[in-house]
This record gives sequence, C-alpha cells and structure tokens, in this order.
Amino acid sequence: MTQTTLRQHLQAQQTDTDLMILMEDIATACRMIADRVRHGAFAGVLGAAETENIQGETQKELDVISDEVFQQIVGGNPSLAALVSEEVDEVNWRKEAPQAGDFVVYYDPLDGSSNLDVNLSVGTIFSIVRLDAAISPQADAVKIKGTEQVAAGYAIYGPSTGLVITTGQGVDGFTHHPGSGEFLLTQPEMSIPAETQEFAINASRYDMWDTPIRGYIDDCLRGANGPRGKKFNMRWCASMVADVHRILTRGGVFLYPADSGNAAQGGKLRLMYEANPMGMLVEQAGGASSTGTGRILEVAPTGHHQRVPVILGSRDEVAVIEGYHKK
Ligand code: P6P
Repeated sequence: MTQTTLRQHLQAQQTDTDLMILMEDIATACRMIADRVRHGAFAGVLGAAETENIQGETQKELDVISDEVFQQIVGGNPSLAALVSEEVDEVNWRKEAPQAGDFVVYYDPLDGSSNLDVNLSVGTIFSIVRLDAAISPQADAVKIKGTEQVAAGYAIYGPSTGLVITTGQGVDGFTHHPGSGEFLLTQPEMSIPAETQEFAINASRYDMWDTPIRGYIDDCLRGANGPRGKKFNMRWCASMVADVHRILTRGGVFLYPADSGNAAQGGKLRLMYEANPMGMLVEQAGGASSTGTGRILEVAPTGHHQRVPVILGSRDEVAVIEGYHKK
C-alpha cells in the first residue's frame, strides 16, 4: 500500500520550500515528543515538575521535556525569527534582526498533560505566521492576528501518533508509520459536517457559565422534546487536541467559554497557540470558530499569552450558540 509522505503532500500542494522545511522540523519534534511520552513511565517523568509555567499551572515533567525537545529541534531552523511557547513567559528570539519572510511559531508543546498519568491522549499544537516586514525583537512584534497564519496543526499522541495540518488548502491527517518513521497521509481532506448532535464542554463548570451558554446546554439536554428537537450526546476529553480531532473526524462542537471562574483572564484557553491554530484548522475543514460574539481569528492580540473564550466546530451549531449570545 503506497501512501503519501508529509513531504510529498506538501510538495504536491506547492508549499513554499522554507515553510515545508519548517513543518518537517515540527513533525520531527512531534515524533520525538511522542517517543518521550510513550516511554514516560519508564523514565519516571509522568509526575509533576517542581515548577509552574507562566499560566500559573504546575508543570508536568513531560511539559518541560517536550518544550525542550521542540526548542532543540525547531529552534535551529534558519528561517525562524521567534518561538512562543505556552510553557515559557518570554518570547524566544532566534535572530537579532528578524526579516520579512522569517517565521514565528507559537506552540503548546504538550496540551492536555493532566491526562498523562492516566494514559489518555495528549498532543502538541502549533501555529505559524510569516513576517511581512522586518521587525525589532520585542514582545509586541509577535501579537499577530490569527487571520495572518500561514499554517497550523497538531500532533495527537493516542493509540497512534497522528499529525493534522493545514497550509490554507484544506486539512489533511497523517499517521506515524513506525516501520518507515514517516508520517503517511491517512485522512485526506478532513471535513466537518455542518450539523451535529454532539457537544464537548466541561459540564462541572455549569454554575460558573453565563446565561447564553447555560441556556444553550439546557436546551440541548432537553432532547427531542425540547427546543432543539433532537437528542444530543456529550464528550469531554480534558485534552483540546483529542476533542478537536474527534470534531475534525466526525463533527461536533467544542466549548470552553469564559465563566466566572476565569473571567479575570478572559477565558481558560490561550489565543496564540490553542484557539488560533485550532480555529484555522476548523475553518479550513468547513467549520466555524467563535468567541461566542465574534470570529476567533479576528481577535487582535493584546499579548502572546492572552486567553479567549473558545467555541468551534460544526458551523451551523456554532451559529446557534452565537444566536444565544444575541438573545
Ligand atoms: P479542564 C488542557 O489543560 C486544556 O488546556 C485543554 O487541552 C482542555 O480542553 C482544557 O484545558 C481542559 O480544561 O477545565 O477540563 O481541565
């Protein structure tokens, strides 16, 4: 069974050579992170590190290890101006004088790492922006809107290691083939059905939700005899990569709204390396991504660790949820 490699796919899409090489470096980093995750139990690194990240979250040892792997593999790319990591406060500038055509990569090295010690899926999320002009290496220069992304993707470390990417020409899924070491094309042209009967939300936060979200979920839970006129199913993996991968594979809607518990931060999930890349992927697969009142990719960043409310997935369902915000 001949299958298309990541490089062959990017070449067939006539991807810019520098971008293709950068995405291959990211794929290599993800392969190495997958290996560290798979062997974590033997290396005794499934537990918590003695440190906190910029988010104030206790880091897992594998969070730190994954970030180091990503920095080591991707950080040496000659076209890279800067790396912005969920795990590191400061921007990691790779050039003293970034030029037009250089890239900025925003990434979450190990998303969902609270799942590690219970052996559930985790992943790496990345977003790539290409500079259209020379910049001075200071933090404001990487506050770039999601509409400017040239590529985005994630690796998912589950029963198999997957890689899902977009360069703006749709969304394609690859699976790591242990024999060859290649990521082979296994889910071409991923597409999200416009309608769904499945939502993903952390329902334990019900008492903290605002009225539109509570009203939407209440109506879904009233099933076929309620205002939605159909029964809904619920999933929640506590791993954005896993929930979004399901949605890209069979549809659904994912919600992590602003609530009274995270209102001061504006939400839980981060704009630059969670909401923007997942928003680009979902839109490229025919879905929609919203803060509840506007398109995620249009949010003008105020900082590279900014948080936003996230609602994304089947576009008709996202529109229904936005409607609840207008009531
Ligand atoms: P909760 C993981 O920490 C994460 O950033 C996302 O991957 C996931 O969707 C969410 O937070 C889980 O949040 O409140 O269920 O722990």
